[in-house]
Amino acid sequence: SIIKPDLSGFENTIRDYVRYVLGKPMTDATSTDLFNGVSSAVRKLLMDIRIETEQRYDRRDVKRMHYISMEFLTGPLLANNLLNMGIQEDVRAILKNMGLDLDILMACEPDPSLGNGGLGRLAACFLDSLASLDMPGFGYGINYDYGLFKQSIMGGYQREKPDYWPSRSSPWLIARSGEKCMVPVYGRIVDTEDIEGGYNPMWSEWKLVVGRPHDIPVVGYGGHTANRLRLFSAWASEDFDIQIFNEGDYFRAVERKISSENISKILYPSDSQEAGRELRLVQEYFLVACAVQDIIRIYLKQHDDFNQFSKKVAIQLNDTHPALTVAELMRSLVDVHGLEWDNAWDITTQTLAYTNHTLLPEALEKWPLAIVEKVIPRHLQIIYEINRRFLETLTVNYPDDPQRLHRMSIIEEGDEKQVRMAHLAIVGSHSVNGVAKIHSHLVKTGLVPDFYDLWPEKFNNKTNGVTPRRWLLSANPGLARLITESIGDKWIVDLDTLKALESLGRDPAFLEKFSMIKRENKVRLARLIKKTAYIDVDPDSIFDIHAKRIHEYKRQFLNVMHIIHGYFMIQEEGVIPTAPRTYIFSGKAAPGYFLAKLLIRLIHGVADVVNKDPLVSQWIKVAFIPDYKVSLAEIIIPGADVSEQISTAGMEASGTGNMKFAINGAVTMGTMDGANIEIAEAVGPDNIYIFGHDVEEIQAMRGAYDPGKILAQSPHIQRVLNAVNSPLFCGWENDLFFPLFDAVVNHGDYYMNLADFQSYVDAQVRLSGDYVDKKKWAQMTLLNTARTGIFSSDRTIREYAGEVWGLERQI
Ligand code: 26V
Repeated sequence: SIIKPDLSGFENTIRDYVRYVLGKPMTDATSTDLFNGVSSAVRKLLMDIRIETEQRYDRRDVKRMHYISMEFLTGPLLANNLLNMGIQEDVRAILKNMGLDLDILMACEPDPSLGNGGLGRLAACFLDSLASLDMPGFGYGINYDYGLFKQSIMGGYQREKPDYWPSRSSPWLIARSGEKCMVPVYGRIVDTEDIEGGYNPMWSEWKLVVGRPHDIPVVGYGGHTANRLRLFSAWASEDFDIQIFNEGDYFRAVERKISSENISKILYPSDSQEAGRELRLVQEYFLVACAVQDIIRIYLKQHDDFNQFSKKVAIQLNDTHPALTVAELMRSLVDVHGLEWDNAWDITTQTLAYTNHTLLPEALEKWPLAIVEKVIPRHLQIIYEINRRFLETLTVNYPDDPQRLHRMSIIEEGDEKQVRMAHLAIVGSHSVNGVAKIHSHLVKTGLVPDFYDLWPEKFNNKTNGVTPRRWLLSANPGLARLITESIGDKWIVDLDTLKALESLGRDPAFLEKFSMIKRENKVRLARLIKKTAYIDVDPDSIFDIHAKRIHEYKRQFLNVMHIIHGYFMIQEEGVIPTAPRTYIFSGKAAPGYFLAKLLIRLIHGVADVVNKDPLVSQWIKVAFIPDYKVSLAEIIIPGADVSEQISTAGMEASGTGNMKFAINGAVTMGTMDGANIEIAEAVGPDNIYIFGHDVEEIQAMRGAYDPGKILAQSPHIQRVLNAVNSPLFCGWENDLFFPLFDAVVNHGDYYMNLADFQSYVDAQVRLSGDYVDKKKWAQMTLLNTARTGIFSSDRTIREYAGEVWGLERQI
């Protein structure tokens, strides 16, 4: 049941905000002013729920779960907050009465893009599910001033611009200066003999950075529970600066202040590699130190020793980025709170759990000892001690196996010694999970088999999920309405009930309505394409969408090869496809990722040629929507007929976009990778297009794989790759795409585009044939919606709560 808040003062709160906070008469208020006014009226309602929720938790002394993540990709919050509180229509009416349009105001809200992609968006879906399930689950992150860069396209090239978001003034952020966290950083280790206890017994000359909390309330569906996402901004400590001020070096003091405040300045725009940068390590440590201090402070409000700690606190590490939590919790328990090492270690491991989100070697974090020692010398000592004890137990378990000890050590030996963050996280946690069945299997057998051998019971799977509130109820209001009219609204909190739609597939009238809604969503998407990519597309063509970060392993290149192939089939062989298709791409490339950026340029080069060709453009259109982000995904995904999920098998840990597309009735074109495998299982083989080599086949091929051989035997592939390497798509820039050609033809085609090309083309031909059978297609898409209820993040969170966190509903 939904508890609707009282809206009697709502209009006045908006008017008061404009008049007394902004100091303007209503008649001067801009749409953004009014968005802020409405949001602050909504925030008032949120605070009532938040305060009640916190009192309920305190009264019951509940166990709390803290999700520590460097990224939270929440997307705009107004629409979601209104829907979750059940007042969107009431507020729409109130505003209409004031002469205002809710949709126009909602469009003024910026996306807080405090994340790169899947990992950060998953964290946001989890917070929505936790609150909707009335569970005490909280987020800890960084309040970056600049989120992920804004992408624009110039001459087919990606341009990056800073994305300043109102990190100090967003209506959703509540600054909590009273709950500052003090973070010591840098400095050195001194002899401990004559130092007794104190805040940091052997770590001296550290400088202090202050973490200022900013809270975003997270209200669950139904309005019963509001948890919070706590984001820290870094501030220079005034105490410390005063010392330098006294020394008279004003400019040095100001410089230091600026350098401390850099810590929360900007999100690292890479979703793999880079690292190695000291500032990134400082960011990771800053987050962890603030979170641990805050968690302990909250715990100690109701307890006066640590005996109950792991019964009252669970901490989930979102990848290894917060893995320093292991060392920081130990430091706090031992150095600050005076616990014995063994006791502290039991508490630490019983509290922490770690999720792995990638197998890509370039994304596995390792930090050079030299940097760790410089930034957090005490933590390095603690890590050494953890490792010493760990290796000692290993010698007992594996007495004659020094090689194994080498492989498992938290410290990697070599020219430059490094801390292996995944090993630190695994040793310091009681649970290690992957994010889809196949991925969890590969974590155990491929990534860290030695750890699996030692601690098989630690390892488990939690297949990802997505919140149906944002990704269906809010993003696809037409479909949401039809579903509720047909089977009731239980699906919003129990997505498995979508199963009841299956039988409606035999009702032609229902199928017709279902298809009409997809058509309307495609019209809405076509408008977006016109507005952002300046291309006219036909809503009656197949909307075939590849939206995600641009990465070699995600194989946007394979998609482009297929488009070029289609172009030549029409152009040179007169083979017309069964149905016209619009290929839609959207996604950002890391600023330093040369091949990914070149691929964006290639997509635009191909789009130019194809879209201008009078014959081909009747059958194929190509569009790139710039600046992929949550708010655009909410328009793009509901408008899809086909969802491209074509990573090289074994490389996409799970994917979550794949789930959003399927729930919204798109049919997946995918490899047997990540959660695609579970989607195939759920929808059945007739309602998905699976192609390409599976993981076993890919692994068997490695080493012996010769793309040259495939190339030699396939005139079609030759034609496509020669075109990539020809002036055709280059405009006036000669040899522009040679590096993409080169990677595939001369450098081993690591991602095996050629190995999967023919089977991809065949599957696409089958798909085109099926699309023209309107009834068959409608049934397929309906079954995708009806059978993908298990991909609700509510299911994922229930699994974590029961099997990892020991977290209970607090209704
Ligand atoms: C790595 C790095 C390396 C240093 C610079 C900054 C940075 C930022 C993020 C990452 C982590 C990449 C891992 C990741 O995003 N994994 C994705 O997680 C999704 C949620 O589990 C999953 O669906 C995707 O398949 C997986 O690629």
